[in-house]
Amino acid sequence: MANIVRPINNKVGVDDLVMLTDVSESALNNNLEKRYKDGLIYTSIGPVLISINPYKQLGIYGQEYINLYKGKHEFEIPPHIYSVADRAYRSLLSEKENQCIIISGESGSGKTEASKYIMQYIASITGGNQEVERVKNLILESNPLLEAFGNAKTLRNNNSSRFGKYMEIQFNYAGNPEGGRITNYLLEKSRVVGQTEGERNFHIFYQLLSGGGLSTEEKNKYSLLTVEQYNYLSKSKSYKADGIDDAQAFAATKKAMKVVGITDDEQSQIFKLLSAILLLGNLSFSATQATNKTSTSAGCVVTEKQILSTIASLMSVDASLLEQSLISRMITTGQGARTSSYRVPQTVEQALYTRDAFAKAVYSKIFDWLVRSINRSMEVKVKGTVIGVLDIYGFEIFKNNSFEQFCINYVNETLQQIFIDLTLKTEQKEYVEEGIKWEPVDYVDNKPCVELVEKKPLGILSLLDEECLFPEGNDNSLLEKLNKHFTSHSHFAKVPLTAKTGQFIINHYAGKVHYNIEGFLDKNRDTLFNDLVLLATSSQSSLLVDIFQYVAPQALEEEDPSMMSNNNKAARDRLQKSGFANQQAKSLIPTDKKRPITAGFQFKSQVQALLKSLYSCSPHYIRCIKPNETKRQLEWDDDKCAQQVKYLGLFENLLVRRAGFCYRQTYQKFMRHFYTITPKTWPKWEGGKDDPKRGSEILLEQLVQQSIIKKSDYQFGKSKIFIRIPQPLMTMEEKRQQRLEDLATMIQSTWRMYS
Ligand code: AOV
Ligand code: MG
Repeated sequence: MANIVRPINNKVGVDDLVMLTDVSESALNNNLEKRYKDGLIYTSIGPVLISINPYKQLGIYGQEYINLYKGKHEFEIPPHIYSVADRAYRSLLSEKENQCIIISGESGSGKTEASKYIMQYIASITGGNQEVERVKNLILESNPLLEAFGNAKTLRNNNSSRFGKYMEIQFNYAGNPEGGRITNYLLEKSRVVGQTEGERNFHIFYQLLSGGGLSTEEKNKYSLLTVEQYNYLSKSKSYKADGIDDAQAFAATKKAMKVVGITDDEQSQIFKLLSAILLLGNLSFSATQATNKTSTSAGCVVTEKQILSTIASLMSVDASLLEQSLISRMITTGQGARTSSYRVPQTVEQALYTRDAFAKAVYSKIFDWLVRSINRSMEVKVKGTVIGVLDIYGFEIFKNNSFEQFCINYVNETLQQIFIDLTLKTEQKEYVEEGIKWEPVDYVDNKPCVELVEKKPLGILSLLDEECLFPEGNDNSLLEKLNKHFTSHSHFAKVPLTAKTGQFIINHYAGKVHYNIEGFLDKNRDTLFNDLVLLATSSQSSLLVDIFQYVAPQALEEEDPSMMSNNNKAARDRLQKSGFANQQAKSLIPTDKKRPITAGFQFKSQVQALLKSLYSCSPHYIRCIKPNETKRQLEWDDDKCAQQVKYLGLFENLLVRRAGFCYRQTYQKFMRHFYTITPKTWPKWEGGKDDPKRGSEILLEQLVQQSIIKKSDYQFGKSKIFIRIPQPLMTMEEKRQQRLEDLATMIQSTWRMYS
């Protein structure tokens, strides 16, 4: 067995930072470094697990290790991701309460890998009938599928998640998975039409073009070219990602599609649409002169008619309708009987914009459809207890940060807030409630930064929405407003005039980020002209029609009805057209059309719904650290690590933990677990039948007499016992183990005597 699982006394540094003798930030860093260099990537602060990306296979996962961790208490065994999964699972069973595992850390720190180990662990320790096996298979297989469509190579991470994911696994009364649900958050769809140099588009495009497993006939059917031939792929000059085999991954994607219940026909429709998306990028437009007196503006036409007709055939739409929808816009004026519509030609620039908007929309709608398909395949009608695993895109600072980074960093900011709230605030609150003596710890609260983004009516998102409403609103007018309103805000900074203009700065908990204002309004409006929606719904491809007709219920359950929208008018019309419209659909979509639902608004609502559900669970934390910028194995960059330790608040976390108590348990449970370890409590307290508080007092008295614990290291609260440090608990666990073994031998020999 590899070296991480070893006797408790033979270890590098301390397993739990609470045991550090020198309590300083540098001692904390040194301990992490020492362990990391020895291949020990996991260290804990009480229940919080720190995980440092090793960038190499350590051989510490798999069945053997799962067996080792199954059902074990943290004090019995070195820290591991499996311990966290096991604790969540045991709590679910014993408390009958929803659990969530919140994985955070910057891009490339190992969140997605961690979430996969958790899923594997849960799948492995649960058993059950065929149906349970089916659900477990779905849970595991949904991953390669969503990674294919939702992950991409970035400068930070070769397999970077470009969407957020919250996966809930629902358990039946026997503790086996009976279903699940995935909630996805804002896919970075701008990647479909362009990437920073050195990055790639979404994996699936390269998978499809790798040719892995496609017959010549299929390649022809999908009209595939080579990667270099597509504008949407070639501009970033990167076609390969280290450690990723696109052909092999494609086979896995197809297998996953099958498991999820996506039929061969649907698969083929998806691949056709992907091919069409890529070809859209190769369309260009040529300007035309105004032809008649009534038309004041000149328009344009598609230059490559051949490509146009290929796209139309891949999408099963009419080629001339496709061209028309790209080069002109239908404008409707007036109301009721006076309504009149006419076509306005678009300039080349507008047509290019429309083309890209269409490509992005088709892609992101396919992604949503995939998530819905997965959800349908593992849907459960009756609500039960769940374990939720949150794996979102990590905090990002790029050279050029746009609206996407703004959203990504905002959600990370809110997660940091939950962490502060639940580990630092709540912990201290519990001491007060239980009447425990402790020393309060100061910590940096990032609430003001979250408010800067989301506060109404004066937060960045609100101002952005407002600016989108003004016909004259543009990126620069927004920037002016931000600069005016937030000059004195502690988390906001203007970019000095001498420096690059068109930027603003937010002081995030994880660092200062310069955001480029360019494109904010446009990405927030996220408009897709009705012409394109009509075009898509006129298709012979049932999939294309389906993805454009779907209206997300989430978008409709808005807290603020005044935010309802034009888009929704279109949605309602689409519903009616498709014969969907009934009273319910109507009541879901208010007729009030004051404001469009913007991307930012929708994201914020989703984040708030997520927070609500996380707060209703017992949380477990995994804090991931990225040890270096170069993805090198077991290499430790001092500054980079120290910075993450700082902004993740690990030192404050440690202080609160130390000022407080590493262990707290109701008297009842405490006795039930430990009553065997002293002669004065065993067998009298079996099952915790007698007054467990009194029992705990007797037990602790015994332990003090045996010098296992000092009187100063524990306190009796109103309903719980609090123990300050882990050492005595480990000794107690060892004693308990010994005791159980002795008892087992005793029973065996008694058996032998009588048989
Ligand atoms: P992320 O999810 O935190 O980034 P990943 O989980 O994708 O980061 O990890 C990045 C890469 O690091 C993986 O592809 C692996 O090569 C390696 N890695 C991570 N954890 C381990 C591990 N436990 N053992 C071995 N290798 C590992 V982002 O999705 O970018 O925020 O948006
Ligand atoms: Mg990830």
